[in-house]
Amino acid sequence: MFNKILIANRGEIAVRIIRACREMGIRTVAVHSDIDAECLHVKFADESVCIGPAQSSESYLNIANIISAAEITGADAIHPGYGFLSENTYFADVCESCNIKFIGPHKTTIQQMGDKSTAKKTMRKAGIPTIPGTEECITAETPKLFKIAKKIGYPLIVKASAGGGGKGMRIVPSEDALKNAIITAQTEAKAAFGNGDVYLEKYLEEPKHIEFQILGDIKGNVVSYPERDCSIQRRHQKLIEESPSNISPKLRKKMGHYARLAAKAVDYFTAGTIEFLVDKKENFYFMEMNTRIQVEHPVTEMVSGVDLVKEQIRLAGGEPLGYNYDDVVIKGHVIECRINAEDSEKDFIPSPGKIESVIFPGGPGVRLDTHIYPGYTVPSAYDSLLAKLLVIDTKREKAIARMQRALSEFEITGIKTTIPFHKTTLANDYFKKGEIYTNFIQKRLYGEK
Ligand code: MV4
Repeated sequence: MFNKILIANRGEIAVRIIRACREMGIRTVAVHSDIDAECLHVKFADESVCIGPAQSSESYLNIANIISAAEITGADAIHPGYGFLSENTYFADVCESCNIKFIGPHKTTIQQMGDKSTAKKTMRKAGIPTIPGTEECITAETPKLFKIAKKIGYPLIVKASAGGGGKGMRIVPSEDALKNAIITAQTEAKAAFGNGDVYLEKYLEEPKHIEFQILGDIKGNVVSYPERDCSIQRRHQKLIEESPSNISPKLRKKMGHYARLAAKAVDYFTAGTIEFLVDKKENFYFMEMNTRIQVEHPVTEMVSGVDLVKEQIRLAGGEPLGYNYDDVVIKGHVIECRINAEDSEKDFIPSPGKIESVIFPGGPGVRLDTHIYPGYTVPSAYDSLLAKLLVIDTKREKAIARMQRALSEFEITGIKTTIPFHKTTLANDYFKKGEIYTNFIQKRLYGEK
């Protein structure tokens, strides 16, 4: 097992990883930018190293400085968390060449799954249902383009191969919009990712975003956990996640099988997530594979009673899983609300600044993963996530009531947050009925057609 792990991240996920390490008796190294010197992850770690100025490219994305911090502290592994370098193949490669264990999947898996068109091809070959579309990337000049598009059927969606998370996507309602949509998506993708490759898919109307947590060990064993419904998103940023979803037990079993098959197809190692889109007829299709621990991992920890970060670390250390899919349980209904430093009553504009006071929620069935404290200054340099508030109860309606109670206790002064959004959403009749799709916010909260 590792002796010392450097956490190449900040905020609540860095605190989360340090907590797992401390319970495992593993020493921890925190890295921080100059403005993060007073952060909670620095306080909780055994050692800390300043790796540069506030700007992420000079600090949390600065591979040379992070590796140097690992070298001078003698860390034998690096945990990348999520975001930053967590899905950076080059970083995983540099760790390997410096004989520092990268806590994550094989670098080839990160590379393969990072290219959305390659990921889709890999999954289709493995027999996982994928969304009907073009096998290869296309351009506006592709021969027989209109025939190919007509065969898939409108509405279509143009997607960037280097994209993901909704970046570089264009919906095509009909043939006359096709060429422009391709050119626009290519231009956007080239600018955003340095790779303008795009492909076509049949556009699914009002799908659900259903994802399965997976774990894989060094021997190729794989387990999956009950699904998470992550459909409530704003501009492709998840805001509320829950488990289980309202799919049928039969579909849960079938999709879990395909999630494990997808993991096996790439010999998945440590923790990952298989994302599916599910249409109104309960047809499901592979969307993406995320090769990192995700923000919403506590949803699965609470619903199944597993510590995913400890599992990720011990699997990365070469230990076998020691259990299988049949041992996984559903202990209740879990809901997570992401509390961001954004003013949800003013179009979610960022609201960085000093937290004057905070009253944290608590009580039975409540979990709060956070790095904030009274007097903490929320920087504008990084993502806006302040805390993840989770509840578990025996039934969904009880979990909703518990979440409403916990939200009513959660008081942060000095900055604005998304707490009002969560209170409104959990009181919404369509939400209560479970009528949740990826366009929920536009259609059910803001009343767009
Ligand atoms: C789709 C889709 C409908 N049809 N693909 C958005 C992010 C990226 N993961 C893929 N996404 C979508 N792909 C087809 N063929 C709808 C979305 C989508 C979405 C998916 C999951 C969660 C939220 C979403 C919000 C808007 C669009």
